[in-house]
Amino acid sequence: MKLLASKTSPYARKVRVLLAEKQLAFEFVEESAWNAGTTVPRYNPLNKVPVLVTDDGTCLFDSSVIAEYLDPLGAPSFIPPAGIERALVRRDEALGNGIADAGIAIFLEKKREASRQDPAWIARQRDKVEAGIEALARELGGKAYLRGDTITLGDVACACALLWLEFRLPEIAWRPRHAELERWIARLEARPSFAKTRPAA
Ligand SMILES: N[C@@H](CCC(=O)N[C@@H](CS)C(=O)NCC(=O)O)C(=O)O
Repeated sequence: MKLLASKTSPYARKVRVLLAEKQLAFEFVEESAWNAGTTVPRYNPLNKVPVLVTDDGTCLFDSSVIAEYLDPLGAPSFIPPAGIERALVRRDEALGNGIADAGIAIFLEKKREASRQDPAWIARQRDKVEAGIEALARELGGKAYLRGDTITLGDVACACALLWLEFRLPEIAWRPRHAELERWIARLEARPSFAKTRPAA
């Protein structure tokens, strides 16, 4: 299988962490939907990465669908099999994805010429990021991982979102405000899967 992804995307990092944790072989095709001449629309009509192309040529997007496909392909599992446990892990993942969505909306708006930026839009997205970080901190509490002693997809998604914020929007300095998140993310960043997927500038 091959993964079309940029090295900076938090959604792609989530998938790359899973691939590494499960030691699944894949070809990494570095692509960005923003590049002139990008090939991404051939694989995803929405022109977004990541896209996973399976060995029979099936294109899977978005990152949550890719995670769903990858999870049973190798141990350990990052998504519980059923019930409220599964729903809560998917909700944790949605929280991470949502923090990333709002952060990226801010990042893109700030790339526009200053006179064309909409401060109300930036403030609205910033509220989502901040509320998301607060909810994450509350959910984690004093636990090692969001769902207890075992890492799940929710931890991966939320950590990729917070580390992306630190990379692209360092002014959203969550560390000094959240020692518990800092301890949790240090635990995750110590894993080889996180170490080898650090966003490159
Ligand atoms: N919900 C999607 C989001 C993917 C996404 O927004 N990827 C960004 C890169 S971080 C992208 O390719 N954006 C291109 C665009 O929006 O045109 C997922 O989880 O895969």
